Amino acid sequence: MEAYMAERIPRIDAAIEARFDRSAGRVPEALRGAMRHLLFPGGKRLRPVFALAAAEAVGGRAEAALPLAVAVELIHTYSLVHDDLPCMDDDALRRGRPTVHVAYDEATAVLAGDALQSEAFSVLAEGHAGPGCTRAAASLPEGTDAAARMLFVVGRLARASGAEGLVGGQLDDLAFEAASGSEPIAARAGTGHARLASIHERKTAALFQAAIVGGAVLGGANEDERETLEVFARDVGVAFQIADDLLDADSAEAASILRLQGIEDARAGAEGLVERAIARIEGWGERAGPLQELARFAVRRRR
Ligand code: GRG
Repeated sequence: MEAYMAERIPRIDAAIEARFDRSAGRVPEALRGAMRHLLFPGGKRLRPVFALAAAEAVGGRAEAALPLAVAVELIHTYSLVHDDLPCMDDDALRRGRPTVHVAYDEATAVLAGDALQSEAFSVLAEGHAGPGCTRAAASLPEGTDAAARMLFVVGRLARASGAEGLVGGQLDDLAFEAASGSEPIAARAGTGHARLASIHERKTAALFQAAIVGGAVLGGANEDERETLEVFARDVGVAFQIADDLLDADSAEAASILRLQGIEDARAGAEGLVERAIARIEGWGERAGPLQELARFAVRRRR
């Protein structure tokens, strides 16, 4: 899996870099710097690699999913910039570096997040994110099928990142965190699991779904494959969030999942979700191998 990621991440980085190159002189320098701050150096680039692997899993070319890979990483980065803000988690450090509102200021961080979000949809609308891309506007994609697929992907990403997905999940998570300190444990355990699952599905898994389902659609997936990957990606995304909570288990903010169950139960739950997801695409052959391995990596990672 390391070799697979090491080969693909530079392609994703080059495509993101190409977007910034072309905006030089047209975007205020402070805004450009704030938008780049968490992108370079970046994180694990898990969602964009998932998008490429999904395209390959259905027999397509990884390149077909490159615009989506860039778009998903831009949305992910915007969500981190806003998640760190004083009105949200109020974090001063991310990946060992100052967060954007600390390195710049709060207003610039809010605007950088907004701009990253718009940029993501601009990348998709142009349908092209490769190095050397200098077009200010897209020419029409070839054939209605390509256009229809891209339109589906745009809609899927918009839904995942909007009120039904990331944003609504984040709002409910803030309410869940605020309430869980005051509720008795028995009450929490009764309704807590369902509430938390719904939060994980929207706050985290929705973006994995957009990356994986969208990547596969751009790679030429048929309707059966798309439906299978909707469930695969939801389960992997939820498992990823549980694993993330477990990595945070020792931090000052006790992880949400651990308010409802013990570490071992939570870990077993995440592993079970991923193994079930992997089994769903067992018959897809060798080309789906990287997608399956990435799913395992998502829950076994150390950071
Ligand atoms: C509109 C104000 C406003 C907010 C947008 C902030 C927000 C909505 C949503 C936040 C959602 C969020 C931060 C979910 C956490 C998901 C998560 C576990 C992120 C960490 O992902 P990794 O480990 O990060 O892939 P790296 O560092 O590798 O990029």
